[in-house]
Amino acid sequence: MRTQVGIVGAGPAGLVLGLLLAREGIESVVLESRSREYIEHRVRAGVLEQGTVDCLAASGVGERLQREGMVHHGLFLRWDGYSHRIALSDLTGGRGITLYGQQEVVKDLVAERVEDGRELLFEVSDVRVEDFDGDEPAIRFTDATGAEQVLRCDVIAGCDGFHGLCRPTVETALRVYEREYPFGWLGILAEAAPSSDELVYCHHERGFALQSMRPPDLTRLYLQVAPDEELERWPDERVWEELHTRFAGDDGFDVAEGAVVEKGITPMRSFVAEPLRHGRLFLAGDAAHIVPPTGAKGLNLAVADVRVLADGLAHWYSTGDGSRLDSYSDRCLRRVWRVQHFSWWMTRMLHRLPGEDPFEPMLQRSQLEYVCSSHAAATSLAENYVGLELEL
Ligand code: FAS
Ligand code: PHB
Repeated sequence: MRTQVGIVGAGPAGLVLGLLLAREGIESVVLESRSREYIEHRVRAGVLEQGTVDCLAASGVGERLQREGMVHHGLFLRWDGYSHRIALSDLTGGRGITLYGQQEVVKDLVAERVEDGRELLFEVSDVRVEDFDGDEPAIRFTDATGAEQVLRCDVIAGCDGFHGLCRPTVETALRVYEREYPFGWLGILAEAAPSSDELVYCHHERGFALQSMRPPDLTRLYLQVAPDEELERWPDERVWEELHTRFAGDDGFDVAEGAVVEKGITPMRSFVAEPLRHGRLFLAGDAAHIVPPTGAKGLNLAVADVRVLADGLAHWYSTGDGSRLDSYSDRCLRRVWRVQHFSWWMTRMLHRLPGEDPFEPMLQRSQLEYVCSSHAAATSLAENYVGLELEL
């Protein structure tokens, strides 16, 4: 097999990269270890930055997103029983966010790729990336029929997520920065209309809670739990009881219960592997970095990486000039570290650390008061949350 760009992983990074390359007339093959059914039903992120929405719309896969996605112009920070609105759009010259499940983005991207007849191989295994130090890199793998395959290409994009194989292949050449948090998120998807039509990030002495949603009338809820928490210890009744406790307040706000259709626990970490380029192998998305989901950045950062990579590849193929590929890693890392800091900042402001002293929650309350009462502080949160337009 031969193509121009071999893409490992059909998550947001791999699929958006394949789409952007196709718009430039550049061929690619996407290799995915899971089935189409699995990746189209994997419940993950939900918040799309304006830049992500604009990129998908401009590339021809924004029709359902723009029809079904819910545009939000604000969010709430809640503590001590009251919610305080951050007017995201007023503070950022009209920019907002769109609520649209990551699995819906994946469905739209897979449908477009399949309808366009571009190669997307599911259920591959034993994937190995080779010879990316030369100019004839190759991806060896076993296809869904069990046949050994070799995909020769000009460039390999490692879009295979945090648990993929591309980053480990170059781990001796990496600088790794990592921070594990002493908590995780238990998330549920419930068949109940959200009690607030904008997101509610809640600080509570028992731990963080978040009310989000999925179009048209599903509630997405999260609870801070212990890092080694087991799902079996959280029957629906206990989840609802804890959510009511954390969201309770004098303003009467409460979450509405409904059938729980999805439940899972996500560990929390900050992680960056540098550099993102290794010869003809380019890491992008979760394969290179992970942020705690408090800033709603993971998916958006993955898309930002591949917009830079697609731009560099298009320039290289059309002019032979590889300078934008040479600067790929530095250009991405500038945004990656800005987003790392914001995600860490949101996480530290809202979560309770096990064994913390009484001083910590007093600092957090003061910070929340300041962010909600100072135009400058609220603007800083808003411009990071809707997505800074760093140059690509
Ligand atoms: P992905 O992990 O999405 O995609 C990588 C793909 O590569 C997967 O389809 C995988 O099956 C495939 N793959 C792996 N190894 C392979 C191999 N050897 N060969 C071929 N294919 C291989 N972000 C938010 O903003 N908000 C959230 O609430 C949120 N919740 C999350 C919950 C969970 C459980 C997880 C794991 C992540 C969550 N994230 C969230 C972050 C998430 O949205 C990621 O940032 C986003 O999926 C990144 O996209 P990709 O880089 O494409 O990686
Ligand atoms: C979600 O809706 O899944 C979501 C929203 C905001 C976050 C994280 C997840 O910060």
